[in-house]
Amino acid sequence: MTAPRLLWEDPECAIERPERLTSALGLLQQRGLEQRCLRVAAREASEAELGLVHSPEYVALLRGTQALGTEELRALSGQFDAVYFHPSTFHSARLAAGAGLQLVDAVLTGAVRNGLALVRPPGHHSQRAAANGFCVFNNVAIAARHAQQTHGLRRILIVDWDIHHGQGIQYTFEDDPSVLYFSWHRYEHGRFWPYLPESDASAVGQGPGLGFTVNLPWNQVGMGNADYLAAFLHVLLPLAFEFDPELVLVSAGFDSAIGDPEGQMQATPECFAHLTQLLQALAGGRVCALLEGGYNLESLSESVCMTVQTLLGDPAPPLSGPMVPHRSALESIQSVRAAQAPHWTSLQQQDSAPVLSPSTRSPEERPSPLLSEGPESKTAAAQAMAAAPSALLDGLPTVRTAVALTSLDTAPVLPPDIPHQEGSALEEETQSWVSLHEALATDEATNALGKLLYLLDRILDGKVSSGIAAAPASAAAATLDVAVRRSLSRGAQRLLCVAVGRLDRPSHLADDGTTLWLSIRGKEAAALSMFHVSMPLPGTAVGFLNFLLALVLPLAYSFRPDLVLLALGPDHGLRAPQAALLASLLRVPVGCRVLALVNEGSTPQLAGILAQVLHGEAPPGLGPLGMASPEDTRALVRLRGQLEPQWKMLQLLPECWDPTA
Ligand code: X5A
Ligand code: ZN
Repeated sequence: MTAPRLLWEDPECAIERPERLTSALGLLQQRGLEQRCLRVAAREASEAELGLVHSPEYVALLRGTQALGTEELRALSGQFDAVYFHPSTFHSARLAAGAGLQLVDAVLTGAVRNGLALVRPPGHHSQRAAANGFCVFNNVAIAARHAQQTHGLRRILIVDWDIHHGQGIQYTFEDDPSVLYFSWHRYEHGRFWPYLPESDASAVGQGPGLGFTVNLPWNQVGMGNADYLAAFLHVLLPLAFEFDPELVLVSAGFDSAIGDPEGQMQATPECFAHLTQLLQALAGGRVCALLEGGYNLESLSESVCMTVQTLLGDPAPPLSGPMVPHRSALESIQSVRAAQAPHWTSLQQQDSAPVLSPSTRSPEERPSPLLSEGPESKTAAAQAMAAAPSALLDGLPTVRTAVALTSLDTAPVLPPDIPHQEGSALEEETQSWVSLHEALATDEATNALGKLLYLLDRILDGKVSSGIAAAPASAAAATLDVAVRRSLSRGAQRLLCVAVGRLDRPSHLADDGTTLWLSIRGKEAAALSMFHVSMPLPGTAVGFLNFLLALVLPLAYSFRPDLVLLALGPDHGLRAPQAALLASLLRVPVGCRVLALVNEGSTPQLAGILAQVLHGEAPPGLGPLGMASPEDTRALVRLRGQLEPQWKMLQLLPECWDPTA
């Protein structure tokens, strides 16, 4: 696949060159990533397999190119838009399609969990009987049809994060509800290649496929990490979880990354780690990425490494730059949400509730003084968001997940190279916190606390990535309190505490931006300050999902915590799949540094499933999504209205926003 190259002068096509593959593979090897992968050999796709998407005449035309001379190749190339042929093109394009098939087979037979196919030529622009935009055979579309026909899959999600619109994929599946196609692309109101009106958000599919084509056009260049994540949180993921795919195919073009001459965007390579890890929460983690574009060799190679590293289970590195989406991005996101809302329940109610402007808010809904944009909150917010990445973020922990769930007097389960420290051997500062709590005055409670603090310390010193510990229900709040104090005194700069069930926020917590406290319990939805948010547990699966994607993750991305404490206290009310999804999504923004605290009495299923997702397994599906209850939706809309002035990743434009006004 490194053989095809441009044999004549053509500035438009010159960027699609063999070095794209050699430099990406080179960096994968240099970083030791390729060595951690199973290498699956490519094979040529058969003509029958190419026929899943392309016409026999087109395949025959391509077969004929092998024998053509340069001038004939050049003349034939001129019949298509932004295409060049080389005598090796037919062979390489069959290998590219076949590599995708090999990858899908490896994943769907269980030989591997996921994978990336490094291929040339790319595929997403090519059509039934046309090469287009450097693409010859539509590798991803062929892989999707193959997964349906050979493996019997009924729902496939295609995520096209290349910066060009994969119109070839769109045309292939536009009337097919079994394939959900999502593409974002540089559009500039139709003034960017391939200049198609059907690349706009208003193209949503046809006939039975209505709502299964999702286009997010970027109308300005310079979109960055915050814009891409906002697109995932507010458009792709709600639809994807509702769709509940059995396989995720990624048209993984990296011309959407910073430095690319085609895309002119600003997203850093680390962003692709986050996008990949978010997708791994779908389809049981069955993610197959196929290379499409990407023309800045450095940015391409770094982004490929980020993607592979994440597929291998490594934590996503922190994102640089302000987590504030551009106005133009919010307009694009709103236009897709509006176009898709008729077809997806997860988009329906949220936007329809009126977004209250400050002047129309009732007195009891008025934000507290800290929430108004006074100098005080600005300082806190500015500090919280501008703080330098902490020392916690360096290096990879040797242990991915540690478990301390064993009964009284047994040691936490840790590999032998990490010495066990007795729970009672707490030093003075911690002892003094413990003495504040009567609930900790039993052997059982101190023992449990000792194990929890032991795990916490290993996470804080970077030896362990994530952990799960238990405490007696009667001591849950006290245990969490000591854990918070210890995290802060041991150097956590920003701590995100997600407390589900009966767990009071410790009264000593300062509103200084070091701790963001999110309570999920009770009836009241209220932002008592920008760092103290309270929310009832949504009663339905779709309500819970909306709450995760529209509130919890945007808060987490805006806050940039270096550690998450996830505490499931007494009466938390979470079902195991919900707890699993919460934990697996919370891992993404925080570089997998999640310490989960459960009740000693909680079911083995819950602890087991949490340990699995903390370790990187995909969460189970939530089951069919119905409609969110009006109360849940009202609570969410109200909280978002209160918090979005401070936490910009929450921002959405109101539904009544009119793109033509
Ligand atoms: C796969 C891909 C881009 C074609 C651009 C033509 N194609 N101007 O990124
Ligand atoms: Zn592209």
